[in-house]
Amino acid sequence: MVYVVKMRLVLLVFVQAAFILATVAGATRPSGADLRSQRCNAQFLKCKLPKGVTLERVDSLPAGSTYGEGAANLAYPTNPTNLPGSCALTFKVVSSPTSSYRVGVFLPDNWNERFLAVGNGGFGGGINWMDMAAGAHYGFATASTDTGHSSTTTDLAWGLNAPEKRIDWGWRSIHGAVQHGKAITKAYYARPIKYSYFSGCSTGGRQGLKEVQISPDSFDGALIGAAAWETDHLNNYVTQLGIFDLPTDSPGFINYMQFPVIGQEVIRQCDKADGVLDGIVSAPQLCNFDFGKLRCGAGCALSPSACFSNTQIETVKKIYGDWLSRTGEFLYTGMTLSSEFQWYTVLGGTAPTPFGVGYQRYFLYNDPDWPWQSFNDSAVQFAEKHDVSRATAAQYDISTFKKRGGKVLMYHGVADGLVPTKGSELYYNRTLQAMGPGIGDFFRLFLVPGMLHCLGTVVNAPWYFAAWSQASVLGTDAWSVPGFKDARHDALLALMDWTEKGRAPEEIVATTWTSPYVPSSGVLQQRPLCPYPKMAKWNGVGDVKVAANWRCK
Ligand SMILES: *[C@@H]1O[C@H](CO)[C@@H](O)[C@H](O)[C@H]1NC(C)=O
Ligand SMILES: *[C@@H]1O[C@H](CO)[C@@H](O)[C@H](O)[C@H]1NC(C)=O
Ligand SMILES: [Ca+2]
Repeated sequence: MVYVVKMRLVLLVFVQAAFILATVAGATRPSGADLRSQRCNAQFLKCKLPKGVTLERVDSLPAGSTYGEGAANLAYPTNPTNLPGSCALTFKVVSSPTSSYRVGVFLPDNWNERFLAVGNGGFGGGINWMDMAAGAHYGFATASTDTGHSSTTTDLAWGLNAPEKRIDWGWRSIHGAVQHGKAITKAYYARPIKYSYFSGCSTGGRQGLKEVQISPDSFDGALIGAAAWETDHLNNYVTQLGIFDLPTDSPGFINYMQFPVIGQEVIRQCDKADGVLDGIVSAPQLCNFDFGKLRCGAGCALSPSACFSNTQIETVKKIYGDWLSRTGEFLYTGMTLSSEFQWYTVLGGTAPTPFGVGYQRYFLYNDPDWPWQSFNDSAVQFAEKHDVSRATAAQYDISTFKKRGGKVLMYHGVADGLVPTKGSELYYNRTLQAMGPGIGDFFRLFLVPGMLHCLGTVVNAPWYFAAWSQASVLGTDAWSVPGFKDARHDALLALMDWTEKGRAPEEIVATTWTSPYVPSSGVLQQRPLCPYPKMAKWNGVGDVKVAANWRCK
């Protein structure tokens, strides 16, 4: 009797082992490179794509490959290198009789059973292979869209009389990239997707918020940086911002080369407001900035080009101030103290930034000759009424997403001189207003002192936490945080821990290196980023360069 039971057990174990072996060998469900050799081809993939979606290209990439479209991709001309073994494909989606968009997908051999969509920058049209590659290194099936056109990030001319293309840019292409990208991922691996994520900054931040708002099922977690979320206000604001300083022959004009002078004075006055004299302005809201110190004759060491007239100082005040309509209505927030080193991207030239003027010419007024000199604040109302791109992501109540267990991890550089940092605070405040206290359960904003727009620093601030496009600055095959590939230092891993294990990020440790973009130069300092409105406070005794000596308060 005992013998028979034992025999049965042995048999059962044997059958199970044989089944597992067969599975591993690829008889029922191939994996890794076997999967690629069987399924990474046009014949298989074509029959898995829905109607209206055309396969353009498919490539089986052995580990170590370089891939992309090179210079033909105007928005992302640099190809990622040293890829993990993957299937790479591109498909095209017809979105209207006058528009279509393309989607690129990486399907890595060592799949982590998760999906990641990555965002775009500015008005650029191109598949973001570089950020997809960083995602593929984690094991994500990754997708990105060209947003429906081919252009550099500052070029909006493609939008002229092309409302359908603007809608593709506004939301339709990223939505389709997620829907179709997920479908092809499931078909390729013949398995469900456990969790889906998003990572994007700037326009990408807007894309992610918009998708969360209109399609709560798309993502389980979204990493949202420096979101340019209020297109109809922000893209008019940046034109107004340029005009505060213009024209170049007005007495209030400040040339972009003089902005660092203001930046240095801000550091001199505001650095210590956060309690640590380290060249990093971490608490601009606590700094009572004395504009008088910028005035010529006020400081003894200032040369004539390094000081400002009263009229110029009025210009500076407008740059930090809220933008109000003629009737006093709030339209958008101004720049934050410590953002001056990046003002040159939107200020101080001979005309306002293309992000603004291009928007008025090609999105609003359909007039390539529209003169920026005729700008006034009626543009905001006009945009609210007529901007058919529907890009603005201003639906603050995202209860459906929350109920599904969705998580939003937002961040914004405090030294961002392109998309105002206070815009993210505004978004946070309005979400709080719409959803009530307790949003911290699923929605957190991390401000990053000393970080410029999306990435980088000029004041040696810890700026790196593996957010969108940050790895691309370190190298064409970089991903996660070199030397610290864990949820404490990597915001994407932190978001996964929060989403999948319920471990909410109380802090994320940011890193910078002796040479800020060269990890091999050695870690210079690390410091926690804190969920807003908390701030990192030094314990008063330990080395300020070590994260453990700081607490979020
Ligand atoms: C404001 O701009 C609009 C559009 O260019 C123009 O039609 C209108 O006349 C302007 N209004 C004022 C008061 O300048
Ligand atoms: C957000 O709300 C806080 C607290 O009420 C306030 O101090 C801050 O100025 C607000 N920020 C913006 C940009 O509205
Ligand atoms: Ca400081």
